[in-house]
Amino acid sequence: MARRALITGVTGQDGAYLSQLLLGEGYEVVGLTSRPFEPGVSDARLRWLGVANEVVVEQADLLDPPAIVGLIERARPDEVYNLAAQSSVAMSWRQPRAMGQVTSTGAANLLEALKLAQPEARFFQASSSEIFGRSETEAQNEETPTHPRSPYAAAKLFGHWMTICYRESFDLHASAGILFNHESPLRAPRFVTRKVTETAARIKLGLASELRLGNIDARRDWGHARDHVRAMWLMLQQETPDDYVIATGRSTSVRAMCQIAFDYLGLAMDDYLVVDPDLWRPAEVAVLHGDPAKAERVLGWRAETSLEALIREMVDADLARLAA
Ligand code: NDP
Ligand code: GDR
Repeated sequence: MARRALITGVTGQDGAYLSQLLLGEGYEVVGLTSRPFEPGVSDARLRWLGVANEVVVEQADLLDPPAIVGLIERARPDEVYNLAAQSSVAMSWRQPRAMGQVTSTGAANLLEALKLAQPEARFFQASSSEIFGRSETEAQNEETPTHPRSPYAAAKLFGHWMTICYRESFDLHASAGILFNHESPLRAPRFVTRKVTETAARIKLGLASELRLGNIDARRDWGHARDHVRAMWLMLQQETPDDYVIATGRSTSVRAMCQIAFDYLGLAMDDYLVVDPDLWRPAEVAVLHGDPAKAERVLGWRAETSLEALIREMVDADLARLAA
């Protein structure tokens, strides 16, 4: 019988790539959205990857515990991937409590529902490199102390520890992936890579004249979402649940990432880039640089896509979208 996976946050970037991967591995995929489902709108990313018709989408809010227990009882998943969150760090300062709830309490509700209704299911929690925040170490691994710098990061740290707590308290097969930034043509334009590729493509086509960014000295460890969702799946194929840093091991500044996009389009970046102090955050995470040695050793996972290839793929997709 086919294994069944439940993905919360299925309409997001990772939900789409993970659905594609799991369907390819022969799973039945049930996905969760918190909004009324509108075919063609809610499932735009699943459609882009050509898998929308194969995913059963259910509507429920992770903040509604009885609805989540009911969903687990109906779906009877073998594996559960908790990708649902309000995932914008920048926006998390504007509505800290409302936005933090799904990210923190949502994870707790799902773990409790599994404990009650399907304790044998394997559980993946999307933790974030943002939990390291103001890190003193050159590269962050599973042992690095945490220091969240935003409401989003604080909420993610709660979800991270609830995952470990349910594993240790109730013997759930629950694992957390400490995911460093990962991007794709399906990334929302509110995140910096997609803002850069989309705006640079617009400039190339004469549809925009400048790119306004905040802190261009910030450094991130950017990988491709397609690679990172494979690590999520591999984590749930292990006999023993555990937590892993998922990263490329290379840290690049926003400015240098931007340069890749402009060079690819044959544009002189300095003619268009405007640094806007209004786009700075109340507290910045200056550098993130992951050490994926444990994932490489135990899971046999490593990032396969270079930052250059990722940015080129995103620019090409934005040019094609704008031309259409
Ligand atoms: P997205 O923002 O693209 O997707 C998150 C999804 O969560 C949304 O599509 C939304 O779907 C769903 N959601 C929001 N609120 C609720 C709710 N109350 N109940 C149920 N679902 C809800 O994020 P990504 O795909 O980029 O990331 C996936 C996960 O990985 C997130 O948890 C993110 O925080 C985490 N992460 C991501 C990283 C990255 O670089 N991409 C790095 C580190 C961690 P809908 O509106 O349909 O309900
Ligand atoms: P991040 O991603 O906050 O790391 O969270 P984002 O792309 O928003 O920011 C990355 C860095 O770029 C700097 N920056 C800008 N960011 C945005 N969005 N817009 C700008 O104009 C801009 N200018 C400079 C930021 O200050 C920051 O330093 C992402 C999300 O996917 C989270 O859900 C996830 O947990 C983390 O990655 C790991």
